[in-house]
Amino acid sequence: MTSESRRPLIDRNREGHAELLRALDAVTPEGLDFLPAPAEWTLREIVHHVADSEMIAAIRLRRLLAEDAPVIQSFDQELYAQRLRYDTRPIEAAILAIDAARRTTAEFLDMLGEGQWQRPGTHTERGVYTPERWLELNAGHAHDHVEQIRRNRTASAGRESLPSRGPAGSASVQRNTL
Ligand code: NI
Repeated sequence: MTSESRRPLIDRNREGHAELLRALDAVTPEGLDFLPAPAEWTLREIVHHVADSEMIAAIRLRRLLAEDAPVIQSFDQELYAQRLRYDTRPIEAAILAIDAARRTTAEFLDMLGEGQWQRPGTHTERGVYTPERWLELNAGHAHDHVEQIRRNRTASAGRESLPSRGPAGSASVQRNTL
């Protein structure tokens, strides 16, 4: 990539938090916990997923820049959702965490030289992982979930009853490697 091709991704990363706030505008308490389908996430769970992912991503980038050849550990987002109780926690602090993670990271994304963009680490499942790869994978993460939030709110507006999720641990369809 060139600095010109990285620029739109850096901008996208910077805009993610504001986009998320717009997507959540005027959400009701019922809307926050609306479950569109048993294997989906509620808006509350999506916000906690984005917050944890953003905090982890922010630390990963710092490790790639400040450490030599760090090993970047993957994490199971469904286990995080279940064990860290995404379904019941308030979202206010999580939204602040997303903003802080992105803003503190944006402060140094603009200052990186070409050599820093290519500093190699190793992701346990993706292999070679550089700050440039980090940018490609993370810049649009909040935006991806904004789309998910919009679909959820459209479904919520058209329905009154909530489908049941069933036994704990059944919501594994969204599992992927981050
Ligand atoms: Ni995600």
